[in-house]
Amino acid sequence: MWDKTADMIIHGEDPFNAESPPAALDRTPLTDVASFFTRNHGPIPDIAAADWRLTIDGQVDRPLELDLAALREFEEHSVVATMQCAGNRRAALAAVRAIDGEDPWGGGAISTASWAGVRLRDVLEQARPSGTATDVSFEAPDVTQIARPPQTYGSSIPLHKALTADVLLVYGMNGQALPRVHGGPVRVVVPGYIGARSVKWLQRLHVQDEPSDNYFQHTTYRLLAPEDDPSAGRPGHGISLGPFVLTCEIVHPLHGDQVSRGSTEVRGWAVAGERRSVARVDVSADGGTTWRQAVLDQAAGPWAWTMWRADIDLEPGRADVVARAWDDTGATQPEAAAPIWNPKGYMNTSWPRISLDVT
Ligand SMILES: Nc1nc2c(c(=O)[nH]1)N[C@H]1C(S)=C(S)[C@@H](COP(=O)(O)O)O[C@H]1N2
Ligand SMILES: [Mo]
Repeated sequence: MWDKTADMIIHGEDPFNAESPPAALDRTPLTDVASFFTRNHGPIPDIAAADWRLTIDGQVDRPLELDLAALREFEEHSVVATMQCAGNRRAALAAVRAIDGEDPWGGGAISTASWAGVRLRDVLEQARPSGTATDVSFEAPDVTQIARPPQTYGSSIPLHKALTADVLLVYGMNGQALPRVHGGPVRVVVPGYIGARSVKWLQRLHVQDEPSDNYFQHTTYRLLAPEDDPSAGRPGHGISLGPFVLTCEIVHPLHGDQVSRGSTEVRGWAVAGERRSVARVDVSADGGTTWRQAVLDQAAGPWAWTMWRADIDLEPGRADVVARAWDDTGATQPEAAAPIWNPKGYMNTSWPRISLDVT
């Protein structure tokens, strides 16, 4: 479906939700479009490039309406950015305690592309936000039945983030036109933020003095306390998620694999939080008692993941392999999923764990 490879891990066909298989995230600075994960909350709109329009209004001095040709008149920029869903690695949280109503995504709700488009900042500067503006809300036409009440998808980011150089209105992905499933003709890409803020099929930018009241900003994509009831759906409850935080994953070998004794290469990716970088990754073959430092590949840019690999020595029997990343401020990941369990299963930043059967 949607020109994706047959080995995608499908969580649902309608809405279409598909996770990248581990092999597609192994030693790949850029993810192939055909195996780039996709997350949708409703039917995928079909908007012809010629019919696409973007309205910029709200607290601006000069409201604008742009078609694709007018958008392309702004200077073109591209950025390599990793897109990661807030629900990435949820399965390990769900293993601690059940998470109702959310798909058990493994570690493949993440992918990286080179995105081409124009700066949101350049478009906003033409519209001239007024002094009272604090947020930019993004509106799309896809109606989702998941929301209470059903509504179109939307979210917002703070104006100060919107005015940074790397937030783009994107029409190209890895050198091709942005595919429909990824938001074509035009989407927002907000590097460093959870995927939910990178709104696809963008139709309207509304400049305002508060965050969006859309369900996906105001009610969900919020980190609730363990005892909170997510079905109560109280607007404004919990911590609104924006910037992503440090995490990593093992993509090779896989949990349960049989390997021979001796040296084995363990590989994976790591991502740091906004404005931070991955400084070190360690791997342990004994559940975290002794560690070996991984070799890090140079990231493709400040918003791209870091690929890493480490050789570990294995004795026959069961090996509990774990990994942890450190960022350039010295912060590292929590050891276990249980202490960060939350009712919607967001932001699992705990150590990835696999066990291997060593022969
Ligand atoms: N209009 C719209 N934009 C959206 C979504 C959506 O359902 N509708 N899903 C969001 C979420 S939660 C994520 S993680 C990313 C996924 O982008 P992708 O499908 O290109 O990987 O898109 C975001 N933008
Ligand atoms: Mo997401």
